Amino acid sequence: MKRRIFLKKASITSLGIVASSSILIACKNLSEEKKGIVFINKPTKPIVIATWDVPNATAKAWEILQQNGTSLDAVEQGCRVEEADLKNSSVGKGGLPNREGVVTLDACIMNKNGEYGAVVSVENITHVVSLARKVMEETPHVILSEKGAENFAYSQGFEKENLLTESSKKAWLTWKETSQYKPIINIENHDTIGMLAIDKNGDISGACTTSGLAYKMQGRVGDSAIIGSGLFIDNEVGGATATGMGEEVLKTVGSFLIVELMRQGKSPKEACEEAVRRVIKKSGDRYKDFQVGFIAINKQGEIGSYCIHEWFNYTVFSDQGNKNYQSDYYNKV
Ligand code: SD4
Repeated sequence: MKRRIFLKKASITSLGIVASSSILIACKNLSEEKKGIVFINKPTKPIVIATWDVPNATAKAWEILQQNGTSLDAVEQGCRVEEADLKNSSVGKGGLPNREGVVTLDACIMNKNGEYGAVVSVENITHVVSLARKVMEETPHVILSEKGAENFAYSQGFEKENLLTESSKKAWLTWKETSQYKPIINIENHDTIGMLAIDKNGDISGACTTSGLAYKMQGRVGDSAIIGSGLFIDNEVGGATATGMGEEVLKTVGSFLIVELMRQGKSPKEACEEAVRRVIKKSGDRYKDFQVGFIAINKQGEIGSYCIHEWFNYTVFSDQGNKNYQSDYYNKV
């Protein structure tokens, strides 16, 4: 089931958990493969993997890898597809705004040398993943924020754009009617794209781009642009990226943890599982109310994923084609 369809049916309120649990019971007799929880054990290169159901983004990245492009170009161009997609309400133009009705974006990128660039809380710029790359390649810094990042974008030739679409504005106005001005922390606000790729030379890069939590407090920064949390790449070992409740990923430095666990010999799937367990352990019972999902890849081209609740999925483009997989998850009944 596509994630956006699911979101119409259930949220991570207690009602939502009941809804997804009953679906899970119905699925119990199916094989792992039928449930879509498929693990690719066969290492394969080149390859691109991204959070959520983003076939157009992975197709763009794959096209670049096929033309002998670098994994860095592949992840940047792949993420740009989602940033430009007005239907994706968690990334780029069309992203849901903060409480004040302002869309602010976070993004980062890492290359095969472990270099990193990021931008946080940026307004009026659609392709923040490319801006993050500019920070990495054209400045002596690694993170630029807010107006500084925006002004740097204009100096690099980026266009000023209105990121708030009519439908996002409408959703925000509806939210305001009942919100009582509380930050929303449910699964419905998550659709961040994190992308990892290995090119024909065997080099790994990654990128992550998001509008963050919908209706967040002004100035709030999540995990997506923060090195080690939303993304980490070590070209000797592999890479990992996160989606979900950024505050929880930040507290466990999840992506760095996964890469370090792979360095110690864990498979990508095992490493993602351990990172999710850390999040859960630290959160007490709160994990029932938020989602965190990770994807990872190792130097050999093996991939893995794990999340807290059902319905996190990811897209892989390899020589097997462009496929979406349901992630394995912790909260089974
Ligand atoms: C954040 N991790 O800002 C992001 C949100 C996200 O899918 O992943 N959305 O906390």
